[in-house]
Amino acid sequence: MPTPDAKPDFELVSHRLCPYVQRAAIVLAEKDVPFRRTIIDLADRPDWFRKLSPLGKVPLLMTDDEVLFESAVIAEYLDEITPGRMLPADPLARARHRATVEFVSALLSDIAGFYSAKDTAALEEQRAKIRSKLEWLEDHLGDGPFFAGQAFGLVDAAMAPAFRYFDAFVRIA
Ligand SMILES: N[C@@H](CCC(=O)N[C@@H](CS)C(=O)NCC(=O)O)C(=O)O
Repeated sequence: MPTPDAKPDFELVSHRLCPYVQRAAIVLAEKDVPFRRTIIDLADRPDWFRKLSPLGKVPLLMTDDEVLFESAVIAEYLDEITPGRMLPADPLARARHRATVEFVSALLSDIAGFYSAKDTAALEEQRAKIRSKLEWLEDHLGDGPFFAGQAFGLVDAAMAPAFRYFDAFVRIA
């Protein structure tokens, strides 16, 4: 494991509102890793970003000589190069946590569908999807306070950005 001094110089390519960027930023903060943030306009992607981002999406984590994409991969990488583990040691439990991160990504996608719904029918459809996913999560929670008990983990970092929407949603619908 690299010493703190050996850590690359990290740059997080971001969009101000992106919940996937926030996942990476949360893990960086949790692991006390300094980083620079570069904010881009997704409606007017700079050329350098188009070249670096194979899917045209944020976040990107730029290290000294690599560019990583996909928030879950970035989060795991950051976890692995820093002290402490945000995933369980047991392979089966770890697989379950990774699956839950993926599940929460689907929830974020439902949330995006909710706030961009074109009409009431679409809004209701997304509302039902969000409710059903939150119910599944509720059924899979332990005693807390975090997903896996006392320790804040990658599932929590993945889910945390979803909470920011809920107050606004109560006002919308
Ligand atoms: N699976 C990706 C999703 C990232 C994502 O959807 N980012 C959005 C902003 S929140 C984006 O860049 N959208 C641009 C596009 O889809 O063209 C991840 O987890 O990093």
